[in-house]
Amino acid sequence: MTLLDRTSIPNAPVAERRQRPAEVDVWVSQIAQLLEPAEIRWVDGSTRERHELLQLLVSTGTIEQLNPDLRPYSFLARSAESDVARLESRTFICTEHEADAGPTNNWREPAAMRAELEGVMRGAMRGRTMYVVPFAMGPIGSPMARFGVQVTDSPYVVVSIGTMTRMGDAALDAIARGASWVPAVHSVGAPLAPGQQDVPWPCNDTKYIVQFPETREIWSYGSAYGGNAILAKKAYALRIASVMARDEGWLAEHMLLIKVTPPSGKSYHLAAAFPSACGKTNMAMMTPSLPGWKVETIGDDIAWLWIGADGRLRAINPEAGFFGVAPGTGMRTNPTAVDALWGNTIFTNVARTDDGDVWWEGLTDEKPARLTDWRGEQWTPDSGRPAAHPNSRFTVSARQCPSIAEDWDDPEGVVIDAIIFGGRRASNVPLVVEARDWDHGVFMGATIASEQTAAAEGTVGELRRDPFAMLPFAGYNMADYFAHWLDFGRRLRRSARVPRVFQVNWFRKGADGSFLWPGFGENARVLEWMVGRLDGQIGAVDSPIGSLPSDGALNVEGLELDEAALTELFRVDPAAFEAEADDIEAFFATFGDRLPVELSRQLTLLRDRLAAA
Ligand code: GTP
Ligand code: SPV
Ligand code: MN
Repeated sequence: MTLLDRTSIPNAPVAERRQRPAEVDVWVSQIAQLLEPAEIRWVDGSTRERHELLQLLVSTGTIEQLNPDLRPYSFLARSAESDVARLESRTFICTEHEADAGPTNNWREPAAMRAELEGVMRGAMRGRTMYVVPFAMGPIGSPMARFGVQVTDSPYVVVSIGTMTRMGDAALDAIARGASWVPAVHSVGAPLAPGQQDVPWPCNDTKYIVQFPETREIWSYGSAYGGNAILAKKAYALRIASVMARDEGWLAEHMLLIKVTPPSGKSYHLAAAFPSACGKTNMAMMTPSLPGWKVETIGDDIAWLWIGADGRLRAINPEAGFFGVAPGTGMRTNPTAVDALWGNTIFTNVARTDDGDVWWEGLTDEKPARLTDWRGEQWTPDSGRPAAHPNSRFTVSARQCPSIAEDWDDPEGVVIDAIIFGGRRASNVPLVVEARDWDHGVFMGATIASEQTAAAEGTVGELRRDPFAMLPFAGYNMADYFAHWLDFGRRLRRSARVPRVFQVNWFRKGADGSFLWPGFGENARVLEWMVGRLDGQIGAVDSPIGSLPSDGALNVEGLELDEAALTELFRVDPAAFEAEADDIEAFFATFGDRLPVELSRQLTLLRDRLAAA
């Protein structure tokens, strides 16, 4: 067996014994009584501990170490075949009143759900170790930092939380000093009888991902897949945090954050919300095709935004790592990610090469002649199935990303100049549109539709409304969430400049079914237009759905893009948008009286403009 090579990871001092907050201690004993673990272990977040957990995972067959010469200190996990994505149908928002969860969430009455959970959770950790995992979301010391403690019986989940959050003693100390914290319970739901042999990826066919927003609690059962099990991420930083944000006057969003610097040297910060597997990580790590342009990464999935003391919109990335989609990530599309993954990375459900490295569709243009696929079976290019699961992922520290911005973890965040909404739309939606004002931007965000991807269970390609890319993540009534955004804009208007809002679509297809726009680094051309708009130096023309680049304003120099493709990329078909408006009306109707009147007004304005077109 190859030796685990520790030299490539920075050395952290061994933690001293910490004073455990009494409140956490009491909660842990209560949970232990319910879950009946064989052992309890408090996680300190040290490098030594990570090393021990990785060794343990290798010994149980959950992960295998990749060839250290090719991929230093990196590992491959193969999940159970049934545990590869988020499960939206098993994700519940439990509020006293059903209307507070809203029509877009699966609602359950809290007491009934508690009883159900107690049924599955009782004894769920028998024969296993319960890890107690304190974590911080956001830089510790930031006014925006929020804390939590997750218990889990999955060491794979512990090491994942270790990469994705600020995990361990520093977070526990902050809690001990009085910071409030969210309790999160996670079990894979696979208790072990005495002497029973474990499986490499324990999980349960029955799954629950449960949020109690009113009492700020999270319970998850049966899955070890990232979005279902790293509860700091979607369950906390979006579902629970969106409710905190509503109550406290800020925003918790499914957004990437970037710093864009044009040749002029003046930097801009942008936040962009696209649904799962619709391009956030790629945009966050973009290598601009335009000479002299620079894009730096602040976050790739979640942003917390608030109005700072200066009245400006500010944002932090509450996470500390990237849980990114592997397929499609290659030197041509995202060289920055490829570089970030040089080592110290956990890959899940990708394929393995014969020499012990990883591969997935899109990593290289040429397919390897032979692979072990994500299921562990022999694979050749003739196998007729993907070698990596379409939702296979990498887990890597943000610090390891070559494009990470120097101020990515600034406790005060960065000032946001523009907000972008996007989705995966084969037709109708132009490459880029600018909203008339904040309220029109909220209408754009509220009406985003996108084709489903492999990031969650469901039919890939099916079009659905995914407002603000938050359909699976808003922890309360979506209509109230819309109202919160409108109100937030009113507060911004009172204090300072309101960021501009744009909508993009990298995924429009031509008649032959291929993408019209080259995407990836070429998306910098769209950024160039946006930055020009921010500076008031570039042209736009009015259309029924917003402002489009005026003739020649989008720089397409050097692109192999024929005139017909360019025209199609920006074509606004009034009939198609009439149908879109009907669909939006039906979607809005699902919210009844709770829908803010401003959004109905925006729909009427859209119809009027379409009629006049
Ligand atoms: P989550 O982590 O699930 O939230 O996804 P994400 O929004 O970060 O999406 P990601 O950047 O991982 O991209 C998902 C898929 O879309 C990958 O296969 C990418 O290669 C592909 N993709 C990203 N950007 C573009 C683009 O500009 N054009 C095209 N055609 N594909 C893209
Ligand atoms: C997503 O599905 O939007 C992801 C991956 O970013 S997960 O953490 O599983 O939610
Ligand atoms: Mn995401």
